[in-house]
Amino acid sequence: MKLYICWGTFQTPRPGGHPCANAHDALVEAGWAPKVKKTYGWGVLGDALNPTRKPVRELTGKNWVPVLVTDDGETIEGSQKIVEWATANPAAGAEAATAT
Ligand SMILES: N[C@@H](CCC(=O)N[C@@H](CS)C(=O)NCC(=O)O)C(=O)O
Repeated sequence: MKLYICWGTFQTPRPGGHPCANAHDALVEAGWAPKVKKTYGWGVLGDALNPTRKPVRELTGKNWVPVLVTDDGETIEGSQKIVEWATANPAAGAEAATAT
């Protein structure tokens, strides 16, 4: 799976936490090891000045991260939805399901 984030998965003092860190932490806690794609940038600068967010725009039409692409090719936008997905889809459960 791939997780597109901004500059890193560090926490910040932002209320509710840093969305990219929250998404990454939830996936790791669920047993996943996502390939982290740093897209840097700052959406308010516009598309031309955010070339590294191009894959994100192609997936969602927006400059916002985090965005998760699961191993099934599903695109999930936003930290809250990624956290919900991680909770509902623990990696150990997925492995157990395919092993039987
Ligand atoms: N509600 C969103 C907020 C995500 C958010 O604030 N993302 C930041 C990066 S941490 C972002 O993409 N900002 C737009 C920008 O960088 O221009 C979520 O929780 O996923």
